[in-house]
Amino acid sequence: MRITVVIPTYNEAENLPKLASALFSLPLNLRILVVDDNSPDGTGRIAEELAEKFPGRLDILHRPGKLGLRSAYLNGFQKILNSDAQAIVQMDADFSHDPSALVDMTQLLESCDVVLGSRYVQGGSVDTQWPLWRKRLSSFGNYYARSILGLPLHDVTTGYRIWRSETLKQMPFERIQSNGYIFLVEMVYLAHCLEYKIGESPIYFADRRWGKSKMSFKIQLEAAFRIWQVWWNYIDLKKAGRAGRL
Ligand SMILES: Nc1nc2c(ncn2[C@@H]2O[C@H](COP(=O)(O)OP(=O)(O)OP(=O)(O)O)[C@@H](O)[C@H]2O)c(=O)[nH]1
Ligand SMILES: [Mg+2]
Repeated sequence: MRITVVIPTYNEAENLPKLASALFSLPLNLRILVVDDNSPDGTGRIAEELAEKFPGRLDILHRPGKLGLRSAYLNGFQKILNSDAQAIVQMDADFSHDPSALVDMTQLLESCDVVLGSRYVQGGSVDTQWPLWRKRLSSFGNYYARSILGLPLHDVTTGYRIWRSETLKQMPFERIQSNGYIFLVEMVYLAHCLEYKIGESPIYFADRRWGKSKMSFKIQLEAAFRIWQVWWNYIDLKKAGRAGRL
C-alpha cells in the first residue's frame, strides 16, 4: 500500500528530523508531506534539508504563517489526493504518536475505511507521567464527545489516523468548520455520518518529548461547546448516511 504521512508542523525543528528517520525505517511504502506554517524556529528550512536527504520521499507545503490545524490538514489532503497515494496518515510531529504503531494500523486498514490510533481500547494507554487532572480531562472529553455525537468509538479526539484515499475523496471537506482539537472530532463524525467503517488500533500516547505543551482547561472548555455545533452542522448528513458521500 502506498502511504503518505501528513505532518503539520509549527516549531518542531527538534522533532522533525528524528520523526522522518523513524518513519522511513518502518517496513512500509511511505512518503511524507510536511505542512509548515513558516515556523519561527526554522522547521521549514530543516524540512528542505530532509527533502534533500531523502530524495523523492519527502515533500513540503510552505504556508506564510500560522493558519491552524484544519487548513494545514485540508491543504495537505488536497495535494495528496491528486497523487497516487492509496492511504493517508494524520499524525503529530512531537512524538506523541509512536511511528511504529503505524504497522498495525495499516494492517487493520485492510478491512476498514479509516483506522484510529486509539488510547482507550484494550492495549492502548496515555502517558504514565500525565497528572491525574490531565488523564481525567482527556477521558472525560472523549466520553462527552462520544455521548453527544453517538459515536460507537473509544477515542474520537486522537490525532493519529490512517485513511484510505478513497474515503477522504468522498468526504465533503468544505463543510468542516472547526479548528484545532474539535477538527479531529468533526472529521470522525463526518466519516461516521457517511457510514464508513471505522477501526481502532491501540496506541500508547506519550506527551511531547521536546518543546512545550499548550493543552489547557480553557481549550477543553471551548471544545465542550463546539461539540454541539458539530452535532448541529451534520443533522442532514446523519439522515442521508451513505447517500451523503461525494
Ligand atoms: N502547520 C501547522 N501545524 C500546526 C499548527 N498548530 C499545531 N500544529 C502541529 O500540529 C501537531 C499537533 O499540535 P500540538 O502542538 O502537538 O498539539 P497538542 O498535542 O494538542 O498539544 P501539546 O500538548 O502542546 O503537544 C504538531 O505537529 C504541531 O506542530 C498550525 O497552526 N499549523
Ligand atoms: Mg502534541
